[in-house]
Amino acid sequence: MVDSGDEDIYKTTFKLYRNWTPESNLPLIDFTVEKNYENYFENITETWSKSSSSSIDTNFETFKHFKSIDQWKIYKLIKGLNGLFIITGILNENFRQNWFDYFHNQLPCLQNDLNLKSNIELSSLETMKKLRWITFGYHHDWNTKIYNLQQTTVCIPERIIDLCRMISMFMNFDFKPEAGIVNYYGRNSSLCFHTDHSELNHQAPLISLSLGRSAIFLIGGPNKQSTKPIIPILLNDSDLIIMSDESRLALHSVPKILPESISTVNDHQSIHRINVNIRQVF
Ligand SMILES: O=C(O)CCC(=O)C(=O)O
Repeated sequence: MVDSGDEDIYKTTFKLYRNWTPESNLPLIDFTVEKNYENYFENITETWSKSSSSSIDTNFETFKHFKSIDQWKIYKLIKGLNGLFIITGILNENFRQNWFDYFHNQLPCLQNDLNLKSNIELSSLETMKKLRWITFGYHHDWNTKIYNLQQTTVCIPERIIDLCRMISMFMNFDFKPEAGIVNYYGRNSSLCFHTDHSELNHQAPLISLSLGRSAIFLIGGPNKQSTKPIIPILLNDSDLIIMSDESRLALHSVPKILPESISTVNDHQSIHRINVNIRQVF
C-alpha cells in the first residue's frame, strides 16, 4: 500500500486512484477475492458472529432487510489504524434495490421531516443531477462543516435507527444516530480527502453504508504528515464501514466510482452510488 511519508502523498494517491482502471496495477483490497485482503485485514467473522449473534434482539421492523448475523462477513484492519471494521454486503440481496430507491426517490421528497437543506429543487430529473448531499437528523452544512444544534425536530429514518441498533448490539457499543449525511455520486463524482470532526463527540464511531455502484475508498492517517499507510479499499453495494477508535478521525476520500453495471442502478440514472454516513453528534 502507499506509505504517506511526505505531505503531497495524499494528493498523489488520490489522483492515481481517480484514474484507476482494472489494468492500472494499483493495489486494491477486494474482500470478494479470497486472500486478497490478508496483509491488511483479519477476517473476524467466525469469532465475532458466534459470540454476538445470540445476544442481538431481532424484534424490529426492518430485520428482514438484513442478512442474518451468522451470514455476516466481518473484517478488522490490522495494519495502520485501530478501530476500522468492514461488514460486507450487509443487506439481503432482495432489499438492496429497496434501500437504493429509498435514498434516491423517497428521502429527497421528505424535506420537512428530514431537514433537507441542500438548496435545490428536486422536482425534475435535471435538478436531481445536481444533488450532492441531503442531511437527516441534525443538519450538517458540508460547506461550513457546522451542525445546526438549534434544530427542534431531529428525524432519523426508521431503517437507520434499526440498522444502528443492530450494529451497536453486535459491536457492543452505545451508538446514537443523531445525524446523517447522504452523499450522492454521479458517474464521475469523487470526494476529496477530509476528516469528519464537526461532531462534539469524537469517541462515538461513524457508520457508513454504501449503496449502488462500487467505489474506491482511501483511508490514511489523522493528518497529511502522518506516516500511516493510505489503504485503498473496494467498497461494493451494501458494504458497511465502522470507523471507531483511531480510524474515527482518519483522513479518507472516494476518488473513483466504478463503471460496471449492477442491478440496483440503471445506466441512464444520474446517481450511480449513494453513501449514507451516520453520526452521533453529542
Ligand atoms: O462515500 C463514502 O463512502 C464516504 C463519505 C464520507 O466520507 C463522508 O460523508 O464524510
